[in-house]
Amino acid sequence: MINRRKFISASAVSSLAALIGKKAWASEAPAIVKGKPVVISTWDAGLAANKGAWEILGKSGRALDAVEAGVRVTEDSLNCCVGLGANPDRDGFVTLDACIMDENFNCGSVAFLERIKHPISVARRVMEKTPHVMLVGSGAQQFAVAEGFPLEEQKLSLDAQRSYEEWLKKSEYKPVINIENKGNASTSFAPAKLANGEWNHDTIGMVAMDANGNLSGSCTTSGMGFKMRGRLGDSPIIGAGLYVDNEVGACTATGQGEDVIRVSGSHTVVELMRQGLSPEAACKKAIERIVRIKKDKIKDIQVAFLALNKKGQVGAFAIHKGFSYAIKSNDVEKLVNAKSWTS
Ligand code: SD4
Repeated sequence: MINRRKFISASAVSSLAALIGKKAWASEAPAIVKGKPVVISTWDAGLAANKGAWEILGKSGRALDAVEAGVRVTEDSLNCCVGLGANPDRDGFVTLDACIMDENFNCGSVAFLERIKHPISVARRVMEKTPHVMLVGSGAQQFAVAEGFPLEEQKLSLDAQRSYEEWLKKSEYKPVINIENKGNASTSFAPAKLANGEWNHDTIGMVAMDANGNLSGSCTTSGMGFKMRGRLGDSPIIGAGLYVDNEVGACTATGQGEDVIRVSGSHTVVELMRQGLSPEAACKKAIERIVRIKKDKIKDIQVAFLALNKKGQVGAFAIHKGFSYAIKSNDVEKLVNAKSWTS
């Protein structure tokens, strides 16, 4: 289920790693993929999501279809932090944000959407069936229902209910996000431990290039757990949580959405790639911009960018260690630990 991530010290990392049976963190160079198609997505849940995307990419399907299908896998999983199984806002309601963008600058987005299982598919309908880019709240829900999406029961998953009850004990509002909060009760965010003992995250961003060399991207989230009602992060905002320029590349973001929005994060990364930077160098430069802005507050903020350029090169960079991304192509299928500004 859900999550909140906490920047943890090296010793905490190793004891935690022992606890959850994972090896200690070590960042890696970007994976080199040979040829198209390729799909990349954020966090561990990306492995399963990429498989969903590959069902389409592997059959020479369109990147747009692949990025929708891929993140639907994550939205479907009640065991995960994305979608209706996720942590609620501080009033106890799960509210979802998502956006999608294709190779022709077409884009669609929904935000503050309740009781709909697949916000990413509603975002695609906004893109394809309305003259608009973004629908929010009850209007987005009304549109979804009119489009035939079922209105699901308003009920927290068991894990979310447990986390929410835990959070309610203090009801402390400290909007720190995307920090590996492995059970640290000093922050407002409940740890996101899956039933199988894994930690998980509340957003998935995915970008893909299909066999024709076209790029598309998607991003879907439950946002910050126990957030103020109505709070939106970067994930549904084109240019912040996601951006695609088919001539150059595509980027998605995860982490503290407010700070991604501040620098138009994903758009910035794509523009830096346009200037000739590799995906990793572009992600790093955008991260450095956030670091410069936030100065000494940076220890409490995690942001990561994940990008793919038109040549099929992949790269990522985070503020703090702990960010992993999943990659799948004809010759590679793995999880990569991204490099970070702090070591
Ligand atoms: C947000 N960027 O709502 C999202 C949260 C996130 O992993 O990425 N969490 O700000």
